Amino acid sequence: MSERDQGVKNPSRRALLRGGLAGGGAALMAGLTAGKSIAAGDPAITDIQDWNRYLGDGVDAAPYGMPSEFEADVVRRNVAWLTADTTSSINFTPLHALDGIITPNGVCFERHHGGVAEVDPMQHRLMIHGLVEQPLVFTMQDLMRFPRQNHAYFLECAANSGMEWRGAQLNGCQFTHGMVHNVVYTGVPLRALLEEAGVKTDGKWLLAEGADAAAMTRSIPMEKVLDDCLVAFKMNGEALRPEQGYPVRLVVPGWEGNMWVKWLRRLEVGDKPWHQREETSKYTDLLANGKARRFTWVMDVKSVITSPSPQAPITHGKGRTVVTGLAWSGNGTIKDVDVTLDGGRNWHKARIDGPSLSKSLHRFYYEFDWDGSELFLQSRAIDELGNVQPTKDALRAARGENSIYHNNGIQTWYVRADGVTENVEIS
Ligand SMILES: Nc1nc2c(c(=O)[nH]1)N[C@H]1C(S)=C(S)[C@@H](COP(=O)(O)O)O[C@H]1N2
Ligand SMILES: [Mo]
Repeated sequence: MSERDQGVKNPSRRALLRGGLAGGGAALMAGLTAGKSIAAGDPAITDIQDWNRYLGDGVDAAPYGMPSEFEADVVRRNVAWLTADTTSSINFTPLHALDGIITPNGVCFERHHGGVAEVDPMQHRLMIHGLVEQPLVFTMQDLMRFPRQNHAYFLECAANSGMEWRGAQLNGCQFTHGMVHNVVYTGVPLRALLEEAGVKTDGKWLLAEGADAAAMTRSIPMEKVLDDCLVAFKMNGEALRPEQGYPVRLVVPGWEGNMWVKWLRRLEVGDKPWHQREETSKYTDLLANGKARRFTWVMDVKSVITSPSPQAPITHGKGRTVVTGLAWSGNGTIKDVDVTLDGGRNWHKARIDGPSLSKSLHRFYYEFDWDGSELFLQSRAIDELGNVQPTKDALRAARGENSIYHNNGIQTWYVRADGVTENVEIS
């Protein structure tokens, strides 16, 4: 990937763009169509193509199917300068190239602190101990004998959009918003396993630990554990990918990704939180006054336009144009998404299409006729509790600028008259 894609933007440019906004209002034009009239002699129509002339591969050419070679660009990408090495690192979901609400398994972003554990499922055990009547150990086979459930949930890393706190930085929604994926999990309710072990009355917290070299550990309050947490072994119908915690991971719907312990090996019931590294020095939000918000678990209402965006510019010229994006909330479903073409002066209701599921990504569309003038695109989501996605200024006023976590501020894309699109900030 090019330097430009990962480049830090010059902040003075943002001021320039902000100043230029006055002239950037998009006048809507009706009546332009997306199809073209048939051009005489277009070889794409008149010539017989190879794929039309010759037989193709037979079945089994690819026992495990892969995307078309023409889609080879649709891959996870990392940003090399963000982390010192790739074992404790992050890569990003190619949101700009996807549609619908489900993230294909092969492009779900990965975040791990000690590399991908290669766990043999036959040797894997999940232990429950601590304040329980009966400590228990489960094999994978044992887990699969509990009644299963299927749920689509988003997983968002608390650090998603963290590089954008102070201003526009990374040029692409893959990089600004790609620490999120949305998968249908098959698993058993954590509640069922704990009922089997019998939680003692003073058992108010649960410690979840991973079997990887990082031994990721997080404290989770018992209310959440008993509400909707899953011990999952399938994603989108097939076994979890090694990167996503094969053979078993914790699913903590609507809450920050760090708590979704992968390669789950140990559950300890206790009477208070453990104050592990990942809930003290990390994944806490340092405020302007030097105090830190702690245990900020819920991922707040958020949205982003995925196309057009810097990696998905407008290449078709003026006329019929589709704006699309994603919205989500750790509080439940998304009630509304508004889209603006002029940096927040005029807002239009977007169309949510596809399943509207609690704590799952929602897909929205806004179709309009582009007159070819520059655009300042933003989306703003409102969740079922009425929470409205804040501007970045509002967020900074409340939280200061020290934090990298829990940035759910409104994103702006600047679309130039030639369709090229850039990350800017209007707050
Ligand atoms: N065992 C273990 N679990 C883990 C991690 C890890 O490093 N080790 N990383 C956490 C973090 S910070 C995030 S954001 C999510 C990422 O899940 P994913 O790799 O499926 O996207 O897993 C969480 N669970
Ligand atoms: Mo994370």
